[in-house]
Amino acid sequence: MTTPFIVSTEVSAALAAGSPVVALESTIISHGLPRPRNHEAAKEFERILRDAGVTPATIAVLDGVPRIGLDADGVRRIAEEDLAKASVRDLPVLAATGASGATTVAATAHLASLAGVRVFATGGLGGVHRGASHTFDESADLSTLAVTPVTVVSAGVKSVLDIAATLERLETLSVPVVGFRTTVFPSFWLTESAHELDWSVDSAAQVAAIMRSQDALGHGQGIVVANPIPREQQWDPTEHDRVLSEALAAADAAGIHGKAVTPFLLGFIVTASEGRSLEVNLDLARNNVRLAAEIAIEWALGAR
Ligand code: PSU
Ligand code: MN
Repeated sequence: MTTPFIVSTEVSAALAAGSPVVALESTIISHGLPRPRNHEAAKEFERILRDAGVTPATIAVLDGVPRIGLDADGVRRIAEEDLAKASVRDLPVLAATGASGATTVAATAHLASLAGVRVFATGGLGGVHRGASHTFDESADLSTLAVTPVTVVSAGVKSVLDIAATLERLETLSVPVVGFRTTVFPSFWLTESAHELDWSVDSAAQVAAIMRSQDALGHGQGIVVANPIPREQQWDPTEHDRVLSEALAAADAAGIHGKAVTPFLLGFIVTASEGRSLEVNLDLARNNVRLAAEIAIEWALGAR
């Protein structure tokens, strides 16, 4: 039996030294952002972490091997190759067949946790899709966070999803959702949604303190940190609402279902907004990477 996954030398050295590490997902790069901006973004997210003194652990499955921490060629591959979109259930299949895959929030969190990485930055979390009461389309991101002790920093979930149902499911799954300097759940491109949160924190140190309390009192679940894009950087709400309804109608008309739904909607929205949604997407992702770096630093301080 060979090693089931490989932690890069850089990431394992950081973990052994108790230095801060932040996990980054690869589906956002492969399926969530258009080429060639996706490759620039993947490199930039890593650079933001390094500049903050944090080791990046970009996660993907390459040639059957789950990798926690990629080298420059691995980062290039997730941006340029047509990789399968891999959630947790796909990992054993990819491993056994030697295939490659870009990991979703669920699969990234799972692999991060196997490696001992506790903080993860992404753009938006997957959630409950609209119409899920008929389709049962709910992202495994939610059920995975119920059993995976990883703190995920996101700008909430996209308004293409059923946000209310997503928050209800996170409650059922006993995954805490804390707003970062807000009491309103953000909706990805927009600073706010219509949904209030029970809890808000003011600092990265408070998030790390919640992680420690959860280790002592929880059942091994993760934490969702909802980090809104600053209002002056959000997408114009009027254009947002128009493009969103066009996208949902187009997905419906094209009969898109299953794991193709999220990439279809994202691609449609970038085109229909003439790239404006893309700039907001990149801004909010950078913002999340920066906050995740601060949380990982606070976490590492307390773990010493
Ligand atoms: N939300 C985004 N961008 C993304 C995704 C979600 O704003 O790229 C990706 C993430 O990788 C997430 C996945 O884990 O989509 C959820 O897909 P699904 O709904 O098929 O579980
Ligand atoms: Mn789905």
